[in-house]
Amino acid sequence: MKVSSITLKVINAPLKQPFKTHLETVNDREVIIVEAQDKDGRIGYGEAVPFSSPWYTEETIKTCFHMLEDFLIPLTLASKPRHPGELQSLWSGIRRNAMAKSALEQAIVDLYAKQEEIYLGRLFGGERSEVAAGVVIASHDVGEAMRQIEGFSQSGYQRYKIKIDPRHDIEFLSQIRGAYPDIPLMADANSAYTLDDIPHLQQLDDYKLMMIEQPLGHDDIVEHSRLQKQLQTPICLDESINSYHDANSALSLGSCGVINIKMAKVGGWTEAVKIHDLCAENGVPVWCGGMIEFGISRAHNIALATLKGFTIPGDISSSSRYWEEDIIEPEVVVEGGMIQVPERAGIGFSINEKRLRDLTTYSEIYR
Ligand code: OSB
Ligand code: MG
Repeated sequence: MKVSSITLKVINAPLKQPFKTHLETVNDREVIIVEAQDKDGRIGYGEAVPFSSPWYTEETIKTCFHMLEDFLIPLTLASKPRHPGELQSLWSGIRRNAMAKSALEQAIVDLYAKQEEIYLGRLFGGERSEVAAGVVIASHDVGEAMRQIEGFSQSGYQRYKIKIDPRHDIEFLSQIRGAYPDIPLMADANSAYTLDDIPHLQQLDDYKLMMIEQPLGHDDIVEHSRLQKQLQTPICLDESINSYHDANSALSLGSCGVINIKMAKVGGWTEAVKIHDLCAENGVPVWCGGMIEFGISRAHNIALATLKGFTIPGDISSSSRYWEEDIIEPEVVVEGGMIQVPERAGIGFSINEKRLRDLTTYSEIYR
């Protein structure tokens, strides 16, 4: 394959409504779009999805831009990779910075799939022709949360994830369960609890939750294995899983029953597929996590979710969940709880060039 230039575009747009967790309230979303172009004018797209501040991962938009501009892009353009599979070893001297690597790998993988005229999901062995949609409710007001569930249920979402913390959990979940006794419901704590909360967390076993995501420390694996032994509800790890190595540790210690794979957080397609394969071999179900992202990242996630082990609906919702207008065409649509997988080459979606231009605050091209 040939990559002749790489472009970075910082874009910014307001969310339709604030996204509230106990750690942060997100009102505006900034990401970096990565475009890898070949000499025939084909373009592969990636999306770097850290936040503007380091509340969820240590990376930020600025650190990501720095890593891409000063290390990853120069190394990649100088080495002329023949296949995207060479990138991880090419970058092995650069520690961590997973979101920067993921976005550049996404762009080059998309370009490669377009050159080979194959849909990305198929390139990695995915077989699904539609993927199940799930949605996240991130509000501290239970009335607002229930209004959102009511609205999203019109599209038939197959899984509802509620953000919880010690001040918004038992009462919150009991009201939601009271109103919706049968919806597939899970809770994401984003590390809001400690092992001292075991008796409190055991009360959550009463609400028929599919799983509880990341109850303990963002970098913990050992304490989750102790907690899991005392909870009936399966634990799902998110923040703790940043690599194949982390996933292997978690499975070995019995720290969780489910893994949330976020391609961006583990460094891209190659690592995400390795974690998927490990979980499949061990009979551990996985689902595809979201990052409040724009359509390019969503398109990569849809393609990833076509792989066999993704048996639980992920954080994959419609473009209209967060955006007045997305940067892809057609936008992601959820109907009857499903998203149709596009069969066109690469990420399968086109770019809404006008929208992308309107949202761009800074851009730079590298050759
Ligand atoms: O913990 O899963 C999380 C969004 C940003 C940061 C962390 C998380 C989330 C989500 C996914 O919950 C939301 C989405 O993309 O729909
Ligand atoms: Mg999470």
